[in-house]
Amino acid sequence: MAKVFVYGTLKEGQPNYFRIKDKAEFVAHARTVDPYPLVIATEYNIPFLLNVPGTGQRVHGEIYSVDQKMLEFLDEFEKCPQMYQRTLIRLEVQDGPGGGEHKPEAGSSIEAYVYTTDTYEPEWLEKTTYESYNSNGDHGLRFVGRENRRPE
Ligand code: PCA
Repeated sequence: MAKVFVYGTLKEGQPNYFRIKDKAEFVAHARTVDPYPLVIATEYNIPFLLNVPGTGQRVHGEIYSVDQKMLEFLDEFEKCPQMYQRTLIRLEVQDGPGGGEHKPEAGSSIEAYVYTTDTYEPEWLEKTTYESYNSNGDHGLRFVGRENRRPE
């Protein structure tokens, strides 16, 4: 099983959560140890974690445990490696379900896969950064799902 940190539309309550809901086991809430720019970009208002550690904010998200099949699905879904690249990131565990032996302790440090991007437009570095993504946030940048985009 692999651990994946989701920070965008795959989080619980966000527009793509249904894609992982029954196929991923929630491990813990977490935030990145290093700050990163989490921006909302493209005409479809897609969240991206720019692979620029040291700028932006410590980003909040959720860690899930997934099997190989789900990891392959996510790579394809996230258009990896063209749009995002799956990298490893260091996280600080916040709360988890606790109890279970393989559950990490709050405050502990853990590594997980994350979809960051190096293939971004230079202007994206000037965008507002967020600590925690919410598609319905005050920014008013409504996420446009696959089914509502122009054909490529
Ligand atoms: N989906 C992935 C990357 C950005 C997005 O919207 C995630 O939630 O982590």
